[in-house]
Amino acid sequence: MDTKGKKVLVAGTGLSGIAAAELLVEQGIEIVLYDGNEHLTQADIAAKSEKLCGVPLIAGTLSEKEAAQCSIAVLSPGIPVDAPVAETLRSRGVEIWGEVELAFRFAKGKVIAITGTNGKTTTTTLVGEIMKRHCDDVQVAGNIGIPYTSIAGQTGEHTVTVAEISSFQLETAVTFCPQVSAILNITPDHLNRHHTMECYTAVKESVTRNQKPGQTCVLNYEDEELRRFGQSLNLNVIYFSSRRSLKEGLYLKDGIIYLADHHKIREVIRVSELHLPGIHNYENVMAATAISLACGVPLEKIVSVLKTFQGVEHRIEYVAEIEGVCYYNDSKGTNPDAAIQGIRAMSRPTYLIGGGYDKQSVYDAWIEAFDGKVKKLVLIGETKEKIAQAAKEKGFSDIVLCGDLPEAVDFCHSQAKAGEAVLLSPACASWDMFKSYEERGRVFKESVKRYLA
Ligand code: UMA
Repeated sequence: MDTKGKKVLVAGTGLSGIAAAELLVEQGIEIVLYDGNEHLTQADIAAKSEKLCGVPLIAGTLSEKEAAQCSIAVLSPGIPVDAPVAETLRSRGVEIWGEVELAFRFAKGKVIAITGTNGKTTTTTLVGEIMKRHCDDVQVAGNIGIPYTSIAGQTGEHTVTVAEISSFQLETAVTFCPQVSAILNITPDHLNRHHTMECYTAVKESVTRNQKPGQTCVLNYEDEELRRFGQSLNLNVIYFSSRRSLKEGLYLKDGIIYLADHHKIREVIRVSELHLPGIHNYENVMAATAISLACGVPLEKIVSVLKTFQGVEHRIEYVAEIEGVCYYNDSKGTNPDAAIQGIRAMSRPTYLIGGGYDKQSVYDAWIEAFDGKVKKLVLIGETKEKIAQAAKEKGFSDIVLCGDLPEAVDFCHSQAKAGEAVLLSPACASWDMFKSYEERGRVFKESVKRYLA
């Protein structure tokens, strides 16, 4: 990357911004940090990273003059591309890259990029485990919580980077080109940021934009838009399906996952041998298998990892059984579609804890998925009244509003009987009450474990 004489502005000082800034400083590139939080000080930055001690910080509003002094801006994914700071940068002709774009320009080796509305983290983790069984040098990074820039400097020609990539990160990708990409599914999410489903879909599909013939894209055949999209690609497309047999690709039939490859059909695994519950997880397994096959991993090696993989924290995670009641943490159910998978995976009458940050989602399909299984809907957070209203309109009125998550757990503990379940699967982001869905999940688990004495 030629950055001679160029000053780079790093916008956002969360995980991505700090990692991006450190990467640039290590390369001897002059940087300036920007953050919309006007209370932020250089001491706050120094506390996050010693390497960034003394780096100039602009907190609050970026002036046109300050923007004009930079040639490139690296945007954190949480900053919308139409935010005022991005407009100011563009108006002064500053080139805008995302944190993923910066990492890609520095990183070496192969990249696998996994995107989609739901299942990204499970699939990325699973592919990471499979690749580690096959290659010596594997990095797992991206939206999963490990900024891509934080590992870019450790990559070499033989590194395989398995990257979970969000729509926010794709918006600011320019030359990013994975050898293998996967779009697991596309359902409404983050519409307050992307405005329309068309824009959100286009952003997700842009993961393939720079891929070349011979490279691979893995797609969900049961998503009509993705099926059509695959037909338009001049790439090696591998489909997977949980609903029908495919002539080529991976599919689920009668509880068995099959691989159809050049008219040869092989049994991959019986779903009863997996530790992951639910159709959505079988789809993640099929996608991970397709990605790994495209990277040259023998099927036997893939299957041996599939048989031992235990899943991911905060994703329909079993927490404890207390007095015959099972508690599950699905804090990663941050949108209605993800939360539908959570409720579908339950096989007991369920106390469902929902609600959180308002992303202007529509909750109707989630409420319909309760399907007689939800005994009580326990709501918290910014969206609690909105969800309660939507549920009542759908004829569901077993609703309780609570002040916070520990109070919701207390309520469920006092009501649930042996043979029932308590599920945290909020259908909303966590940002109204917590820093992240991880923090929300931890608070849930701690609240549950108080009763384990
Ligand atoms: N900020 C501004 N202006 C804004 C918005 C934010 O200055 O308009 C500043 C904030 O004051 C803060 C910083 O930017 O200091 C936060 O940056 P960020 O929101 O990009 O968060 P990071 O800590 O850098 O974490 C990001 C991802 N967060 C988001 O996309 C919102 C993390 O994904 C990701 O794990 C991390 O980079 C490492 O790659 C989280 C997420 O919720 C898990 N992702 C969404 C999702 O999965 O649905 C997309």
